[in-house]
Amino acid sequence: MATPNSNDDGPIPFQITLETNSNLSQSAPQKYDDFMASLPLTTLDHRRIRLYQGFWIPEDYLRGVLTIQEHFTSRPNDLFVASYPKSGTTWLKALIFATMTRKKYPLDQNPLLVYNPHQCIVYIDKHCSLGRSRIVEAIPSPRVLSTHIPYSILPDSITGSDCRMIYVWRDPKDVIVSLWHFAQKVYEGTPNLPSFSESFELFCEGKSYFGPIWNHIIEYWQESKRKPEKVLFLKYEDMLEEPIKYARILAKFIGCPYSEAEEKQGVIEQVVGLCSFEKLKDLEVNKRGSGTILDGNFSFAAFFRKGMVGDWRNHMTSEMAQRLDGIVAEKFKEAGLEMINMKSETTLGCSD
Ligand code: PAP
Repeated sequence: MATPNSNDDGPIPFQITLETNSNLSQSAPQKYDDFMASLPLTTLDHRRIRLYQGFWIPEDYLRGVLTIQEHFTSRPNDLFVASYPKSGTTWLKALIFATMTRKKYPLDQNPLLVYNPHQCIVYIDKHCSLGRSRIVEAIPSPRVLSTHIPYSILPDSITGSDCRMIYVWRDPKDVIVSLWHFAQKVYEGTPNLPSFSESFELFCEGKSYFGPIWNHIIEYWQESKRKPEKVLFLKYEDMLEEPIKYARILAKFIGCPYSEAEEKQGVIEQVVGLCSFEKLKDLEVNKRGSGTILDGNFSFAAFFRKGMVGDWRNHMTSEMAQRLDGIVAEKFKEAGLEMINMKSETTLGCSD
């Protein structure tokens, strides 16, 4: 099997796109710069973020978002993994990849053992922002692609097509904690990084990457209600509580359900085990491997911190928690959703 970050050891397994695919690079599209400069601007972790169609998009990603809106062509059998950042994407990618490839590779030789899940399923936002749309185009069908782009900003080519999407959301209180730690790690050494309370304040104002988070969640939820066959809407906390149940739901949705024989052989448990936080975190690639984000390199270890529910209790006062819960609950209610219990599957329900 090929080793991570190398293109020389043989064929790259199914779907995997390594950073070294530079022969497929294009120059980053600069033509949107004047338009981008006209949009409202603020900064977060020293990154410039711009307000575009109601969402705060990191400036370096916005170029990709605009490229996707203008040029992205979906294929009917594309599958999208969509999420607000730090909501469980790495885990969901691993589960989808392991589920789809379980017949191609024995589970004890699955590429996930040597590749980070983000190498197995790539972000179109990132590649298109870097001018590498051709990398996405070169992935053979059926493609599995991921995005943090809000639903209303996706091009018609995706929303109006038959391709399916799986969206994962998470308690926003744990999301801001995870985001803040990620920034601390990735921008380590950068002077004057915001304190947790400063980041929290901006998050509550909706000023966060691809925020406001509540609108991000609401839009995908609404679409999953309108078209349940198109959008599968999952919650990180529910998945952690019942991973087998959700792995089964996932497999069915993506068209590769577990057979009776597989159920009996415990294949589903093995898939869940392979993708578990403990297993992935301890793999060499995820301990010592690295990848790129738009403004530099970072260690894959940054994707694996605690992987638990409720770490917000270690970072915010109960007043802060109530304030964020209140904002989210109000926005959900305005949208016709009601937040009943952050931990339960029944968290969202129509208010009427
Ligand atoms: P991304 O948006 O940058 O892709 P994403 O994977 O969505 O990040 O979120 C990272 C969170 O998922 C981390 O949460 P924490 O900071 O609260 O710990 C990370 O630990 C958690 N995570 C990563 N892999 C798994 C997994 N296999 N199971 C459960 N949680 C996981």
